[in-house]
Amino acid sequence: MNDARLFLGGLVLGAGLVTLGCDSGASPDGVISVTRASVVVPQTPLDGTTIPRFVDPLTTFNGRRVDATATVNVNMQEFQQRVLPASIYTSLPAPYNAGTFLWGYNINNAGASWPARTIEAKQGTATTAIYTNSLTNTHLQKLLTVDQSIHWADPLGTTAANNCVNGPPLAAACTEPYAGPIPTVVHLHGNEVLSQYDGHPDAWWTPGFAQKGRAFVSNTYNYLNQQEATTLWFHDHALGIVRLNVYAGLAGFYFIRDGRDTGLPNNPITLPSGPQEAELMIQDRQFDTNGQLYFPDSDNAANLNGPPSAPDKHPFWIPEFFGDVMTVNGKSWPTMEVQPRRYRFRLVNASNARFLIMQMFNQQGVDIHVNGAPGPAVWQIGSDGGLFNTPVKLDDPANGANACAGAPVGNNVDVGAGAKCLFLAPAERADVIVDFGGQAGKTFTLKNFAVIPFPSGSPVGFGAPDATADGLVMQFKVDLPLQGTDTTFNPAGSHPALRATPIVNIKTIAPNKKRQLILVEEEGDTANPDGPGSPVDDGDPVESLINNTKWNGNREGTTTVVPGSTSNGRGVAATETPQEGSTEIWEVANLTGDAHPIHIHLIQFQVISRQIFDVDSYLTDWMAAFPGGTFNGFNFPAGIYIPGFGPPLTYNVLNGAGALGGNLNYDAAKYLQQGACAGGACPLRAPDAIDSGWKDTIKMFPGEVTRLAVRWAPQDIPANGTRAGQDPFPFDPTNGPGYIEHCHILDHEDNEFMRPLLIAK
Ligand SMILES: [Cu+2]
Repeated sequence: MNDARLFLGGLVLGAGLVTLGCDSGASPDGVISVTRASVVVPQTPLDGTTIPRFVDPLTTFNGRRVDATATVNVNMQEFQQRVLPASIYTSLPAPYNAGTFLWGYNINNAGASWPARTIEAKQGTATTAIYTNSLTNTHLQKLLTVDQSIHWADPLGTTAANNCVNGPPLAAACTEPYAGPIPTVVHLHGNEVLSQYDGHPDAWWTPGFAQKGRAFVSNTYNYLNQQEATTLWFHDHALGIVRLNVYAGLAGFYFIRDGRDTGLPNNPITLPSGPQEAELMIQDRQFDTNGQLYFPDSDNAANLNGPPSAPDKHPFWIPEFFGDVMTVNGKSWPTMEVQPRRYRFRLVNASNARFLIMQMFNQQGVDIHVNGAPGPAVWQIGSDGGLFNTPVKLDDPANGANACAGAPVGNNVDVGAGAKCLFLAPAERADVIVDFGGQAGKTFTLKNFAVIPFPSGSPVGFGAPDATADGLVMQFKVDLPLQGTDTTFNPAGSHPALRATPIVNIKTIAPNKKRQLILVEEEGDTANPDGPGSPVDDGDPVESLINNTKWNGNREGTTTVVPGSTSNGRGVAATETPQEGSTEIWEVANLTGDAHPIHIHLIQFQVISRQIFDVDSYLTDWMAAFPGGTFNGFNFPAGIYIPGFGPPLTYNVLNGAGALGGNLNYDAAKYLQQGACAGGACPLRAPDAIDSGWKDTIKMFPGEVTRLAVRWAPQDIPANGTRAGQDPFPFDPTNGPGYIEHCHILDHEDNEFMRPLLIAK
């Protein structure tokens, strides 16, 4: 977070004053100077190193999944669950001794849990889901401080009435922790769905429908389930509080099954099934000494994540949450007992901000690939949107010792270390086969190597010794006797095809449009606003933006939309307005210092290439293209970056590369050659094998252009099967409140790193 290469921190020192140009300097210093554990209820963090590990069994869902061929009733409610080992709770007073207070989905009245029971849908059979928000009078609300200074659901209108999003200075009401009714809305991530059932961030509602967001249509959703069999997941998506609602437990898996991937023992692909197919939802968390969730919201010295980074503008928001306790399926560091045979794991990284680069190690945390007998082989067979054409071997000893531990590197260098490992940014999924055959009696640990933040941070943990510093996530004990023989899908041998037909290649379709978009981070400046030498704001994140444009589409501090925008009539204006049935190339340059998992709703897309990009040179020219003007009371001379202005040029005027987006052409001679490839354009890197299938969320590394083929059509339509202006969906994607694209670091998407996406006729 304090990497000197972060966007405005290092690069734009000359223009540093403008990085918080919206900040008049009038805000009082020390707005949050009191030490709070949590703002409402004092909390003392529990040191994660004191929590015993590998005590509890992994929670599994086999035999408890919810059949979605009938209507599913999903009730959001508070409940308690023993996330930590029982020994932590038994010494606590009531009510904490019953477990950690959480918010969860209670499906068909079978009881709330974190994660929710997995919903299992059948391709071609629609699912009706009826969602109810019953989050009233909760314990947890007092521990999850809503920051009313960011664009958020705002059921009581406090943020709107006090213009909190355009501070500082902030009216007193903007700095109060919110205590009103809790808004929620459910998004089924990766789903091809009519927008009114997509869980639009403004489609939230509060208990009893007392308040509803502008995009609300109904709490009864209709999922058609016509896309490929895959691992989807559902989670809360209410504007500006996703990081808190998901942190509280509002997440679960949603499988789509088809005639091949049936989930049954006789499935034609012969994939492991029954007890040998298990969901793994991986999330980091922090707890207090009462065994309750701890989410940093203050300058408490015990905050692992440090104090809020821009407290005069956002009193409680922190740029990324990282916890010191790893959880899998709602249990801290669980253990799974397995037979010496193949297992299929369906993984999602449901963390707020933590990336995962994982590898199987032996019990002592030693690389099993170089010490003694090899450990279980690991293959990835699918990603976000479906199965691969062929399995991809991970952790291959041929990649060398500690292949996954090789330090991933930041700007302008290939972040290749993770490419051959189990590498998941927040919201990405992996479908994986692990072969425990021949490993009877052994114990293995799944270990994570991804630095925090990724990839600019340093150790896996927080620097000081903490419970995540060794990277351990969970343990597998091969101590169950082998029952029968393992005749399941063996990626190492001959096996049935994963897919009936290869993945439709949309990368070679002649695109109807190209967009060149940028990811940019706005940071506090070094001279303002808390006075010279302030330790609070210097170089710290204020917010990050897609194409320098805020969620509502208005220029910073104004009601002027970015020119070229289309309104949805419900308070937001989109610049990304692709035609239904069309195919577009999105070239996204990440000018920030960290990787961001960018998620596009409605469709599955494909990665065309990655290419190293000269951020410094581009930024110099890009910033010089800003026209100047007065925003939020601050006068920007021409040629100075204006945060939240939108792109410097006109969005809908094609640039020299024939691209929409209002940005300077990614001129190959100027910006695409440097360092190791000086004198010639840096090579286009084909996507790594793990990114070569259908994706709905993709890591965009710093200092790179990520190119995507985005077709506004269902994934199985043949390459020549649709054209611009033709609706290829079994519903009208131009109808309803529309879709969105955003960073899936939850702390980022909550603070403006999200844009509306409206499909056009
Ligand atoms: Cu992000």
